Amino acid sequence: MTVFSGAGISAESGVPTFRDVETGLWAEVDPYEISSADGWRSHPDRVWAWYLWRHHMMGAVAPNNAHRAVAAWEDYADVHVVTQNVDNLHERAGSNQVYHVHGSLFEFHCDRCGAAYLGEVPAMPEPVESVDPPRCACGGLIRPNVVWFGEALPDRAWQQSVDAVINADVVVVVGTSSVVYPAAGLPELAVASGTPVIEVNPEPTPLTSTATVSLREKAGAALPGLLQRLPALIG
Ligand code: BJW
Ligand code: ZN
Repeated sequence: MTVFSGAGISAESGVPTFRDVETGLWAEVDPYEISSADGWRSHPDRVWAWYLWRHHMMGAVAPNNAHRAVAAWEDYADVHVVTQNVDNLHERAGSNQVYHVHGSLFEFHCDRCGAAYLGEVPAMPEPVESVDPPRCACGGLIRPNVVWFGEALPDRAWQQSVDAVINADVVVVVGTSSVVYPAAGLPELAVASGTPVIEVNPEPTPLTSTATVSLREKAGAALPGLLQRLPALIG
């Protein structure tokens, strides 16, 4: 079983999604400035401040029933989790095979020499506009280990994700708007090879029309009972 998750799975933990009009993280900021390689080059202080705040927030929340349900499926199936999320809530819920296609907000590295940064980062309970990032010994800036617009996805996580989708008997797509590529192409791979795809999202998405089943439900409500419903949903 392969689960493909997006920001919506963490919404019920209190992590805002990206594109929800009212509460989305980008309701206040321009995504292409704050979450792009160009944005980092022009305003590293603004980008660093935003990620410090999100780092703090993600460390302060807990996995919800949806993350816990996915972890519990390991008692019954070989479960692979492909996540676009940079939080660590799947791992904290107990999932053992998690592939982060957009990186992790709990790792940092130098933007010049690539060295891992093992220092502390400051707590940032409230968002602020600007904080200068630390510098590496080489003079480069320390950045979060996440994938911004215009950057390639990490090779290993991407290959593991493609394998997980190609080899799955069923793919569960939960809490993603399915608009950011190449990640959004993963469920399309499953559809193209005839693998059943179950979408869980309170709102329709571009995947909805091709998914085998699309459940208009929140992740925390749908996932705990999903294994039992599988025979009725996909036969
Ligand atoms: C609930 C719920 C509840 C709410 N229960 N559900 C065509 C092909 C390939 C690429 C492109 C293309 N066209 C354009 C591109 C480029 C670009 C792209 O896709 N742009 C589109 C926006 C048009 N892609 C890239 O730039 C990627 N890189 C790339 O293509 O590289 C090429 C290259 C190759 C070689 C060398 C160099 C370059 C990189 C994409 C990186 C995305 N990064 C971000 C930020 C990560 C760090 C961070 O977290 O800050 O990833 S952007 C943001 O979007 C984040 C997310 O992972 C990603 C997806 O968002 P997600 O998870 O779907 O969240 P939302 O908010 O959109 O949706 C939430 C959903 O949950 C909603 O549907 C709700 O209804 C639902 N929901 N409550 C269940 N309780
Ligand atoms: Zn360096």
